[in-house]
Amino acid sequence: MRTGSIPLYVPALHALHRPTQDLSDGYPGVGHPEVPSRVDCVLEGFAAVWEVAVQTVEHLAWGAVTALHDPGYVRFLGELSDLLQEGEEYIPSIFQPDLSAAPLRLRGGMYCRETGTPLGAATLRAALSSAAAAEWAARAILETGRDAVALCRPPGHHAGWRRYGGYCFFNNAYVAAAVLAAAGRCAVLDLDYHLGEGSAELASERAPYFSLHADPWRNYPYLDAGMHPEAAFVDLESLPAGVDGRGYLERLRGMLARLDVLGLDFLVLSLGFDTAATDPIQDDPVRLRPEDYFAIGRALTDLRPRLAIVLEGGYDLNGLTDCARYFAAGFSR
Ligand code: OKP
Ligand code: ZN
Repeated sequence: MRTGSIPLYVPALHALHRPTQDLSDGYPGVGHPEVPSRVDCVLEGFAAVWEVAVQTVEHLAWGAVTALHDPGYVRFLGELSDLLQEGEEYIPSIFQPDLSAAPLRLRGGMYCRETGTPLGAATLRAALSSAAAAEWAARAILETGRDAVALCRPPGHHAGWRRYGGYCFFNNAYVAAAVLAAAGRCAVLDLDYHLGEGSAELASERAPYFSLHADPWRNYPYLDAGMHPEAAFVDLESLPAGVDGRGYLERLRGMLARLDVLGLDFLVLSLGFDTAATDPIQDDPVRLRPEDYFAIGRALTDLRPRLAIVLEGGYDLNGLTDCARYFAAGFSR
């Protein structure tokens, strides 16, 4: 059992972001899986096991986000947000690498890579709030020398230097990594179902990226030749379709052994619960049961670095709390 409480940061403004449609896979999606209550479900699961010191983060991470992302991209989001009416949802219609000469309303298509990530009038503030939770968790680790949690929403690992999509706007994990890498050896480990191509793009010698995910050529984010993540500073492993807890744990242990040799001080854990068998947005099945998250948490317990646990995906609102509870029970230190 853990001694002392674990600081847990919740973005104050995340619930202002409420996308209502997920235009994906050629369907006009009614409803959107990335809902505010996801944070409550995960918090309930963690708090059932850990003694958590919950802190609501009022800060907006302008500085951290502008240092990590193209300032022109951040400026675009600001200008667009000023234009949007309350309740309006922006989805680009034209996707081109350079739309800098086009009207503001069209310029989203040079930053966005797909149609499932609607942007509302308050989305920018919610995303800055989410990034702030990651920043605060990283700072808490430096202050206390203990693990910390950020229940980031919207998620972040699909957000690249000047790219949004996959429900993500700013790369929360790399916001945390930037803080931690300034103080010691750091890496990012991503256990979300999806490859975080944004994180892969932001990987560097100072913060290499490790990810275990569904095959990204057959599943979102559907890599194309132009978005090949940098070969250096990344360790990417695809799961076979239909993998179960046993097969998953085998591969995770292999990846943890490869991390171990880096002699890390800090590890940012991009934690997604969309690897649960019941998650609604999987294509290739990954068959983790809630109990399997106990073994995942257990495997991470023995790691030497301090952990910044940053929430990514996980969309089964009926299963999230259980998965988070098992994870917390397994991760005890
Ligand atoms: C965000 B995160 C599946 C459609 C998937 C986008 C998924 C974004 C996932 N049929 N659409 O990594 O959890
Ligand atoms: Zn995901």
